[in-house]
Formats: sequence, structure tokens, C-alpha cells
Amino acid sequence: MKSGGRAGFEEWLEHLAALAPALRVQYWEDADPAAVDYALVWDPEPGRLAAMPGLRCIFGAGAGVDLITRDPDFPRHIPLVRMTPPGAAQRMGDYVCWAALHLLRQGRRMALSQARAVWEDFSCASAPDIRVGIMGLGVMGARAAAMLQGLGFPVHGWSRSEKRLPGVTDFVGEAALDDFLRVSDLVVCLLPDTLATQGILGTALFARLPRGALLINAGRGRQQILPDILAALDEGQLGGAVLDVFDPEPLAADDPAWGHPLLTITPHVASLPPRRERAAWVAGCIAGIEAGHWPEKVYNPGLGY
Ligand code: NDP
Ligand code: OXD
Repeated sequence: MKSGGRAGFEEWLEHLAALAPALRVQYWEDADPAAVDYALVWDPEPGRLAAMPGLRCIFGAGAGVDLITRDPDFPRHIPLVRMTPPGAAQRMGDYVCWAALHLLRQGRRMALSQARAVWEDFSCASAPDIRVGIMGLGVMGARAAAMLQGLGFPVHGWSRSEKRLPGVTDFVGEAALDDFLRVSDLVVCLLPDTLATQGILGTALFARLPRGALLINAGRGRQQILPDILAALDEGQLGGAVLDVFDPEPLAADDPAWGHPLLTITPHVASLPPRRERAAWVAGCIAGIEAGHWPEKVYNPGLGY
């Protein structure tokens, strides 16, 4: 197991010991590679998974598994299960709703005014005025779409294959991206990190949005070009942004993004279920696999997510 370092391991161990006492759980660096059946990892050092000859299944400690699959020796023939415990999508929905309302009500502006003890009143748009476009209508995007609609936002989505979600118009594939962007006053990125999505959130894409559009990225840092986002905020093409993910993480303390008055930064916490929930889910999956039932959310090497 490698997720959260040795301190994190103690917590995983405590929960797994309580939930599945028959499992023999060892820290990544202490385990004999030849004796490992299941690995739970977030960002393993390259080559180590490939050196585990008896490995039956890999569990990602997060829903996104790009830090695992970037290993050139990643064993593509072994199932890689994405972390999708029942509460994960709800937490992402919570985050996206918070971020959308934060942008709508100009939360960053109010926080900066408060820090200066300045009483500054202003009126804002209302949720039905803001057309939200979600890039990625998977586990996370679908839940966020339903919750945003509950707040009164009109919602549409963009995905690789067609999705039929209640009340959500879906724009499918590269050919529909322009049409999707043209009607997106607020873009929410919940895409996986793949060759097709890296660098997608840059100047060229922002130019296709309505002027002053808002941006939330809780997908992956490699999808955004941070200097382009800062330039678009300075220039007014973007009216505000909330970013949860960066490349690399953590974001450097001297990065100019921290101080931008139109940008809110969160430290990759959009959907971070407690270890207890994730341990329960992993223990349940292992019990299922041992009984011949494979989990659904398995990485597809052909698609890259
Ligand atoms: P899913 O695999 O369930 O969904 C991915 C969605 O993106 C699908 O709708 C897929 O289309 C779409 N997609 C993929 N590639 C493209 C493309 N090239 N063009 C258009 N659409 C595309 O993933 P999840 O919803 O579980 O998670 C998405 C990502 O969110 C994760 O990979 C991770 O990076 C990030 N994440 C971030 C967290 C955080 O705390 N910040 C927490 C959890 C996840 P299709 O439906 O056709 O397959
Ligand atoms: C992720 C996660 O994939 O935290 O980012 O689940």
C-alpha cells in the first residue's frame, strides 16, 4: 500500500484491520513484491508495480489514476480500479455547487473587501441566468449536473460518448465542442487526465466562450495552462475562476496565481472522502473479487481513463 505515506498507512491499516481482519496489510516499502495480491496506490514509483508478479488488482487511492498510469512500466494487463466509494460523487457535487455559487456571488471579491474592512455592496446574477457547461459527464460530472440543476442553474454537458441525463443537453465529441462552449457562461472541468485533455483549458478554448465566462477546474492540473488562465482573468475574457488542481502539486508558494483577485484556489480537496470510507469500499471490492465479482469502475487502457 502506498497512499498518504507512512502516517497515512497507519490510518488505512487501522480501518482495514477493523473492516477486513483477514487481510494482511503492509506498507508499500515493507512488502515483499513477490507476495502482493492487491496494491492500493496514489503515486507509486515507476517500475514497482511491474515488479509484483502475483498482483491481481491495483486500487487507485483517488478517482483519477493518471499518477499511476504515467509509469512507463505500468502493468496494463492488471485491472486498475478507480476509487469511487458511494459518497465521492456527492462530495464533488457539494464542491462544484459551492464553487458555482462562490463565483456567482463573487465570494473572492467579498473576502478581499472583508480583509480590508471595506463595506462594498453590489448586485449579482442569479443561478437561472448562468448556463453551466460541464466537461465530463462521468461519475463526478453526472452528480454535479443534477445538484447544479437543483440550485436553478441550466446545465449542459460535453462527453466523448453520448450521455442521457435528465434535463442535461449533451454535446458529444470534439466536433460539438464549439457549440458547447458558445453557450457556457460557466465551464466546469471534470475530465480525466488523458493525452486528449492535457492543456485543453487554455487561451484558444477561452476565446470560444462568452466574454466574462467563469471557470471551475476540479479535473486535473495538466488540463489547465495556468498563465493562460491568469492572462484571461486580467484581460476580462474570464470573469473569475476556482481551481482545485495544479501541476505540480502543491502549487509553489511564490506562484502569482495565489494572489490573483479573481481566482480562488483550493488544495485538491474537491472530493476527498475520509480514509474510513475509502477503506470500507476497498475491503468490499476485495471481498467481491474473491467471490468472483469485479468492481465496475475499472481503468480502460485503450481510452486512457
Ligand atoms: P469518469 O471516467 O466516470 O468520467 C469521465 C468523463 O469525461 C466521461 O463523461 C467521459 O466521456 C469524459 N471524457 C473523457 N475524455 C473525454 C474527451 N476527450 N472528450 C470529451 N469527454 C471526455 O471519471 P470521474 O467522473 O469519476 O472523474 C473524472 C475526473 O475527475 C478524474 O479522472 C479526476 O481527474 C477528477 N477528480 C478530481 C477530484 C478532486 O478532488 N479534484 C476527485 C475525483 C476525481 P464518456 O462518458 O463518453 O466516457
Ligand atoms: C482524485 C481524487 O482523483 O481525489 O483527484 O479522487
